[in-house]
Amino acid sequence: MNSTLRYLHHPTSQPCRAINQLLLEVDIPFEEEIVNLLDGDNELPSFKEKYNPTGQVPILCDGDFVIWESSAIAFYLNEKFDMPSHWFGATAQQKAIIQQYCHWHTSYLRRGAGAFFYSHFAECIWGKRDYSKEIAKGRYILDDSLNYLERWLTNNSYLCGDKISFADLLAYHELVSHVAGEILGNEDWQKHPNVKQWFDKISERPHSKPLSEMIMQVGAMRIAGEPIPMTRKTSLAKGTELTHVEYN
Ligand SMILES: N[C@@H](CCC(=O)N[C@@H](CS)C(=O)NCC(=O)O)C(=O)O
Repeated sequence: MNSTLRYLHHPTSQPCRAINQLLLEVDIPFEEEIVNLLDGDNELPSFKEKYNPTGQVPILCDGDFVIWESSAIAFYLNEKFDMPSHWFGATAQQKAIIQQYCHWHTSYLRRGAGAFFYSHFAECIWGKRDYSKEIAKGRYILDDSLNYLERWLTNNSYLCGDKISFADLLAYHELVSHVAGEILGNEDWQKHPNVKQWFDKISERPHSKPLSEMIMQVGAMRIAGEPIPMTRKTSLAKGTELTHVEYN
């Protein structure tokens, strides 16, 4: 018997939005559960034991089966549901290229999230401090990543070919947060015209803007100097730290 999928996520999270968009784009029914990351519900031992030892979202539950890490969730969905082949590739080579992007993304562009996190969220967790080194590190990774994306988009309209794939959703939602926090602006788009054209094209897809609404609001609040109320004292963007120093 098929059970309804449960999708545990938070709308401000980049990888969560990528999976959410995939679910909506391919019309897979699911029940959503928003995990309160702002108060650290994801760090409760019971949460980690039941869902994900790393305490991170997104998480997908299919009956008793639990899977985490956005790309693993996406590939599982592709195995289980009949999706148009452009999302994960039709041939061995197309599939490998999409996998290649997903691995690169996790180890590189995703780490650039530190630019957004330390510019806007860190202060809401640990108060005003000098986060300039962390911001600079995130910014360096983001800039370098944009150069790669620009190159990959020279001959292709999408990151892994002439059709949209899951790779595009991952990259797109990463950049949406940087746009929301005004980390990315006109100067960056001018330097990366292919990325800009691709970004605008994906923004026109019906689910792109609704899924980005909350992070755009959060970004606007922070730019206006308003705090985001959170009670957690631990990083929301693990892996972006300069060192594993505790800030509390
Ligand atoms: N590599 C993971 C990254 C997931 C991730 O960074 N999740 C963040 C939200 S954007 C999270 O759950 N942070 C909470 C925490 O680390 O406590 C994936 O792609 O799923």
